[in-house]
This record gives sequence, structure tokens and C-alpha cells, in this order.
Amino acid sequence: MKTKITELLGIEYPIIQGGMAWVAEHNLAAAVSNAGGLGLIGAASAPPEVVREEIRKCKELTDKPFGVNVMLLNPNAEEVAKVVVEEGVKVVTTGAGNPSKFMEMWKAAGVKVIPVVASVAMAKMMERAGADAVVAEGMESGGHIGSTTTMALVPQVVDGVSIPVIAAGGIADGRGFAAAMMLGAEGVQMGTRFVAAKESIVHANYKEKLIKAKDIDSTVTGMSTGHPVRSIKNKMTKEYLRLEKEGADFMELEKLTLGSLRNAVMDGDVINGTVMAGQIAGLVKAEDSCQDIILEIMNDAKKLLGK
Ligand code: TUI
Repeated sequence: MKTKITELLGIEYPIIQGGMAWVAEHNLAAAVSNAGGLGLIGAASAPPEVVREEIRKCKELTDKPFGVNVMLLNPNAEEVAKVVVEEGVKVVTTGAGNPSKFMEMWKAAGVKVIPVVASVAMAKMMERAGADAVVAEGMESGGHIGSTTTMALVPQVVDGVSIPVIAAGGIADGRGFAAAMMLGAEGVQMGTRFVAAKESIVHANYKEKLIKAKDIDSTVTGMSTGHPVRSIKNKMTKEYLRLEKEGADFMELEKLTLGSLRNAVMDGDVINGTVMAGQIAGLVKAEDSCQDIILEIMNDAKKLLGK
């Protein structure tokens, strides 16, 4: 399927894997890229040299294009932004902030820049700053989220900018893909479905929690701190929401989640850890390979779209 996104990125299918902290490492990124999508390494809060290693390992596993997600809350974001250029990475997505200050460096190096945005205003600002495309991410997504749903956000962003729009949030199958195209998107980004992929290195407990999750099993913590995060309900979210209701201060809340995503992903602590996942987790029923996921979605979507 050819779209402006497959053309822009030189990939076969317009499916991008989310740049998820701890989850989006070289094995997953390479598997998605080898399957014809765009794999991403999530730099998250990693030190620059770790990101460099991840990029090099990914290059060993694939000859296809892959990208790096630069998480802008990372105090090391500037160094990571440089590593991306030094390593010749061709695509960058950004999350959790405004990447304007890195845009000139990336554009000069020929890097395609795709900021993740949660509003029309931010999408317009990114277009003016030189972005090649945007990911419009709805609040159905896992992790750090905005406040508008994918269904409402995507067509408004499509109308607001001239660059291609990639839809994210609540998409995990061919129906979601087709719906996104109907809203005017040129591609989709998926996180949750790839967390459960065979090639995903997340702990078995995390995959099990995700696969067992139903439609209403995620919740949003951190509304009071200005950094809302969606994850699967567990002992940690219950305690967090209780403390938030009682008006706990930022430091007290931080204590609950310090290292908690790592603990869930790497150690399988799905009780006190943060099991980030989107609302679509209820649709994810099995641990499929990235290739099976992408081919299934494309086959189903083509039928639905009459292609
Ligand atoms: O970034 C994400 N999702 C993430 S980042 C992340 S790391 C983290 N872990 C724990 C707590 C907080 C963060 C986990 N999940 N998605 C893309 C995204 N970007 N969603 C929303 C935004 C966003 C928010 C504000 C983009 C721009 C923005 O602008 C702020 C500004 O500077 O105006």
C-alpha cells in the first residue's frame, strides 16, 4: 500500500511502531522494520551511549529503515539528538514536548522529523518548524497522553496541516487502520499491539497482563501533576489515584513510580510496577510475530478499504 508515509520513509507498509520506553529496543525495532513497517528505538531516559549501542545493534539486524524516538523530558535529550545524527539514523519521532530546538540540526543532516502531537496547535507549530509529518496521538494511547481522542483529533489535525498525518491511539487491527485512513491519516503508529509481539522483550508477566486486559482495564494516573500516564490498573495505580485524591504532593507521587516502568518491563512486577498500555489492550489476544501482525492488518485493511 503506497501512501505519503511509505514514500517519505521508504517503507513497504504505513505502520510505525511506537517509541516506547524500555520496550522499543533493537530487537523489536528491527523485527518491525524487517516486516516492512518502521521500527523505532525508544531513547526514553537512556544515556546517549546506550542509545548509540541500540542503534548499532539494530543496524546489525536490519538493512531496512528504522528510527529513534527522542523523549523530550529526558535531561539527556540534546546529546541523544546528536547521537542520532552521528549514527546516520534517517527518521526521528519525538514525544512529550516541543522538539523545535533540534529541528535545524536534524533537517541539515537529512533526518526526517516526525513529532508526536496531541493537539492541532502543536501540529501547526511543528509544520512551521519544518516537520516532515506528525503523529496525531489520541488519549486512548498508553503512556504519556494528551486529552483528545483519536477519533476527534486525527481529522482536525489533517485539516490543520498540509504535511502527512499518522494516527495513533486505539489502533491494533485492520479495522483501526482502515478507520484511521478514513479520517485522512496516511499511516498509523501502534504501541500496545507490538508490546505483545513475539519479538518484544517485555517480561512474560507484562505480556500476560496485557493479553488478559479487557476494554476497561486501563486508567490514567498523574492528572494532578500535569503528566497523565495511561497504564493497566493494578495495586500501584489504585494507590496512586488514592493519594492524588487526597491531594498528595508531586514528590510523594513520584516515589510510587520511580523506576516502576522498568520494574514491570524487565522484572515482571505487574503489581507495583507501571504496566503502560493503551485502551485497545482488550483487543490484543495473542503473542504474534511482528510480520504476522503487519500482514494481518494490511490484508484486513485492504479488504475494508476496497484496495
Ligand atoms: O510521549 C508520549 N508517550 C510517552 S513518553 C513516556 S516517558 C514518561 N514516563 C513516565 C512519565 C512521563 C513520561 C511514556 N509515554 N507520547 C507522545 C506524546 N507527546 N503524547 C503527548 C505528547 C506531547 C505533550 C506535550 C507533545 C507535545 C507537548 O507539548 C508540550 C509543550 O512543550 O508545549
